[in-house]
Amino acid sequence: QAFFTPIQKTAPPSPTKRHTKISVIGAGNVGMAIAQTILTQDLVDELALVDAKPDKLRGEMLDLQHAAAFLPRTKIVASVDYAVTVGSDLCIVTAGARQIAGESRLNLIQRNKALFSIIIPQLTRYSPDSILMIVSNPVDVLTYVAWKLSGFPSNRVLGSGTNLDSSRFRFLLADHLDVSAQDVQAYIVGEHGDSSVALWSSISIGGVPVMSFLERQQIAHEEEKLENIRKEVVQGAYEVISLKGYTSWAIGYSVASLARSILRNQRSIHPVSVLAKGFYGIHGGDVFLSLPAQLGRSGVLGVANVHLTDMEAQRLRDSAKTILEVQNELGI
Ligand code: 6V0
Repeated sequence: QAFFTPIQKTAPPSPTKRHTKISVIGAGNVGMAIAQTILTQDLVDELALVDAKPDKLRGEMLDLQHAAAFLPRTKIVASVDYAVTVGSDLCIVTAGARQIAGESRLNLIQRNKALFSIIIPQLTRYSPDSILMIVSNPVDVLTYVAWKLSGFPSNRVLGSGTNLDSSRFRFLLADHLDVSAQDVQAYIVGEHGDSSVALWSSISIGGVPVMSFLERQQIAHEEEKLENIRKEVVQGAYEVISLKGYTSWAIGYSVASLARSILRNQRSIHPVSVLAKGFYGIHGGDVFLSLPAQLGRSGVLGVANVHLTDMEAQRLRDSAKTILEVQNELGI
């Protein structure tokens, strides 16, 4: 009961519109950047945070709540208990163990897999109709693990994948060509990692297809120069981590834009990690990797038929093979 009645009511309670809710699991650098970006976008009625460290979690919750006067109204809750996530429309998982010096990548995946076997069943128990979005690394393998553990249909499980890599790619191209990154259409697909694939053949700037423009003008482009730009994208993450210790702002915006497309049913296309079997000649096992996927209220609505050159398609299949090899080594 409130101690004071600030408003004298003149109307019956408004019919409750459907309550929308996002849960973010892992209140570290990445989880909090995602949470704060979501808050600025007026996307949901409720935001729930879960972490294993109760003090840090409560501190982050209070810090966000104290910004209420400057933000659209959103209820912010937090707990180490997953009951706080009940009824979520979207669950975003950023919790993850960090690599210990000298630890192999495979060992790290095993540890994160063990973490997921605790997290995912709790999320599916409290939000059986939700969409799961995985951000923790290695994102493609862990999205597969989440799909297996959840028992959800594949349209309701995705990984943030190369949405961030593609944004870095668009930034670099825009910077190079002195145009706005929003006018650059360009995809990085495949693994979020070293074997990612840049789709040069489909890049367009303001609707102008770049490669065919260069060919028509008989402007020579060197394969090596293009590959160096892709490598710069891959190196981008390592560079930020070596300079500031972690990445946060770009992944925050990247994931918030995915959340917006899903919850607002935008049907827009993003390169995200989806069950790729059967697309672009990818066979040989269930594998999640990034493809240009259409996102809406039911999650992954479909995969865009982007034209790939033979070499791009081959690189994509090689990327799938790389991820499958890791999955096989893990025995999952
Ligand atoms: P961080 O700052 O160490 O945060 C991880 C958080 O997870 C910590 O607050 C932990 O307390 C918490 N945590 C650990 N175990 C549990 C558990 N069982 N339940 C709940 N919470 C738990 O790491 P940071 O936020 O920097 O990174 C998180 C993950 O995102 C890592 O795996 C990164 O590699 C990954 N990223 C993925 C990106 C992508 O594009 N997919 C981009 C950036 C980072």
